[in-house]
Amino acid sequence: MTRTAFVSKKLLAAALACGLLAAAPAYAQFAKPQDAVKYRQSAFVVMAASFGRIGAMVQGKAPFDAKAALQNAEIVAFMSNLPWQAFGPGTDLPDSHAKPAIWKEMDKFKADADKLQQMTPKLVAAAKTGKLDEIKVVFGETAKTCKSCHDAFREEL
Ligand code: ASC
Repeated sequence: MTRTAFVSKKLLAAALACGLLAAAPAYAQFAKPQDAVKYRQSAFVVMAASFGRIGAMVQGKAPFDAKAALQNAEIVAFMSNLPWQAFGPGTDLPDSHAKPAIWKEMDKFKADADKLQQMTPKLVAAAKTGKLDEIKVVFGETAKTCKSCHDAFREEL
């Protein structure tokens, strides 16, 4: 291997390591406020897609598939940790769903986020039982945390 190839391999490894760190909750950095908005919206989109797949089973709109329910519960649980770091100062852009109340009542907003984050491992635990009835109960409680936060902090555009 030439020295240049070796150096560029090292640079690539370093870049990958930085990328992995940037993906971890406590390390997210955003170059522009719009990047933070995209990040949190993306996290919510993925979380909602998986939550919705469980919802369809719970509501009898899709056949119950215990394995898919568990996989989606795990995605919801992981994703539920991500959006909050992207509501930093200066990310209250007018064209987002985020109400200004988030930044005025950040403690309440974070408390609402905590409620969701406390529920989602319970959704995983319920999914692990493989029993739709158990999943139904926890799904309902989890959906309530989504709704109460949306009522206070989410603008319908
Ligand atoms: C969903 C979803 C939400 C919540 C919310 C619960 O499936 O996408 O945002 O449930 O509607 O009230």
